[in-house]
Amino acid sequence: MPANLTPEFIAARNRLQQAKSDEERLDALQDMLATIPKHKGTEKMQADIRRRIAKLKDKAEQRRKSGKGGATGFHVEREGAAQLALVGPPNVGKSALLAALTNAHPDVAPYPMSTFKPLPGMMLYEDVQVQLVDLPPISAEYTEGWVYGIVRLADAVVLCWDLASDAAAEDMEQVIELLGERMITLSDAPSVALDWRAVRRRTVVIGLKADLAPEGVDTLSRWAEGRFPWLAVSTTTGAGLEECRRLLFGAADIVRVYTKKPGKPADMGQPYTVKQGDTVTDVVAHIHREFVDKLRFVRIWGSTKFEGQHAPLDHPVQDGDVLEIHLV
Ligand SMILES: Nc1nc2c(ncn2[C@@H]2O[C@H](COP(=O)(O)OP(=O)(O)OP(=O)(O)O)[C@@H](O)[C@H]2O)c(=O)[nH]1
Ligand SMILES: [Mg+2]
Repeated sequence: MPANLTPEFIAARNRLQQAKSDEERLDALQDMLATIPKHKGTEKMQADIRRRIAKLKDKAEQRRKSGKGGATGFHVEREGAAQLALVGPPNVGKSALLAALTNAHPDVAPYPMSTFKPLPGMMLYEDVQVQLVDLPPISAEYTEGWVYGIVRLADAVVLCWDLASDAAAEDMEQVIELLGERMITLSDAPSVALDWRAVRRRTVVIGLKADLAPEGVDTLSRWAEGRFPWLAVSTTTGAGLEECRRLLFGAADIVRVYTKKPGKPADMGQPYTVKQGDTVTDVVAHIHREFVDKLRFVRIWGSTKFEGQHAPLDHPVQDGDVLEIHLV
């Protein structure tokens, strides 16, 4: 059994064991493929999962052709330091937000239900890339199961709110209720798997169309206060978008760590990214698994009391820390 299976992978595997329909099985397998650590030790397992997905998709396709229905679903390959899902009711501006913050070119349209499959885009925040995934809207009538699957797997949720709509609060409560029925709880606390099925996802709220309806900000503020961090933006004028990048990066709970060689300045190029709460040992393992066994000590600049002090290996690193790793 390969080591280092993530809690998300194990939760998806448990879901597979408990699945009662092919749709649930496919959903669980796609989650497993998205969360399985990609290294040599899991290659056979990955191939097996892919084979099972292909088989179920074939079966669904056969059913579809014979007129018996059957959804195939989608999954999004992870890229960058974290994956954030754009979630909300129809026509609020989710796709416009993806277009404004990333390199992606989604269809943006003045009518509801214009997005029907997931579209990822990469958002650059300072020196780190974060993946945003545009999704079809969440509504009681139309949302397919795989949409919830992607939300469940994302590192955090960006709830998109229409400042120009009188029904914004009502619509949002419905989105939250629909997610809740699928065991996805939105919160302003860090994302976590609660058990084999239920997850809690860190959430921020972005109010769109601030240019059209600045008066809508009051309603959003009253609704979100004490519940989720929020921000009003306009994808048309660009107002608030810089701040939005910062808020989204914060929601991803990523910590950037830099390294240096003894006697040399820090390498401030590409940071290593780990999760909030990860320790010095986690960082070393992330850089190179074999380094952990060869580790003598680590000096750290940033989050410790004294610059360059020897760091306890269980010390949680902070965003911007510089590590000098000494091996045997
Ligand atoms: N004035 C203004 N219009 C916006 C803004 N953001 C989005 N829109 C408009 O709102 C409409 C809906 O935008 P979309 O991005 O397609 O909305 P969506 O949430 O992706 O919609 P679905 O995919 O159908 O759920 C489009 O006409 C956009 O041009 C904004 O900040 N200001
Ligand atoms: Mg859309």
